[in-house]
Amino acid sequence: MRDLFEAEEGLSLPIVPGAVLLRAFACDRAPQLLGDLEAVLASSPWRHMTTPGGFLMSVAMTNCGALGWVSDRTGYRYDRIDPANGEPWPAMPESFRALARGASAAAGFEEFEPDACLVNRYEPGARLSLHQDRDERDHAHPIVSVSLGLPAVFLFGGLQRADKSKRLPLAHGDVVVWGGPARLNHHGILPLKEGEHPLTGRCRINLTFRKAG
Ligand code: MD3
Ligand code: FE
Repeated sequence: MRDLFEAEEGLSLPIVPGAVLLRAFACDRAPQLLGDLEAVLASSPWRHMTTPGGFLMSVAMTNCGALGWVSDRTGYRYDRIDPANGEPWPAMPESFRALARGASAAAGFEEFEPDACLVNRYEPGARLSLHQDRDERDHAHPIVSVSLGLPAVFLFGGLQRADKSKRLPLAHGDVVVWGGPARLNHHGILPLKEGEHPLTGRCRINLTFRKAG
């Protein structure tokens, strides 16, 4: 298993059919992505959303693209408007769209047209507990996720929340394309370890591209 995770080129994770790990796929483009993220943040800054249960999420979030994922006391949903400023979410930068389309094509999904990019920021201690992504209209579309900055341990479970989960370390530049039978698996991120990254500082940033609408 260690050899698979350390391979240079994209590969399928045999434990989860439908998931393709593209190790370091975004490394070269990371400075451009992080620069373009600054422009998104100027309009729609980081915020900690509230879960329907009333808890503040430890992960800070924003969105770009036509649709943004939001959580509040009433539930989870995709919305065209950023509730923090009443305006549409910032447009998806071309660098983001090109990366998502390139990665999905490399994983075997042609013509992926993401309309939503959720951006997650993890500072040391922040975590994302096991969940499924089911707020998108059509689960046939893949999800592309891009890890930037500090490393994290990704947890992937099964279709049932109680199914045993496996761990996958994700490093700067790693891209995972989740489609087909892996699309509805439970997943999460273990509490981020302390550290400092030359491009992001003391955090991990994850971009998640979806066709939500
Ligand atoms: C597997 N984000 O935003 S990305 C999320 O690193 C989310 O911020 C994590 O889970 C993060 O919902 C994990 C990897 C990921 C994203 C979506 C998936 C894995 C997935 C959907 C289905 C299965
Ligand atoms: Fe998720």
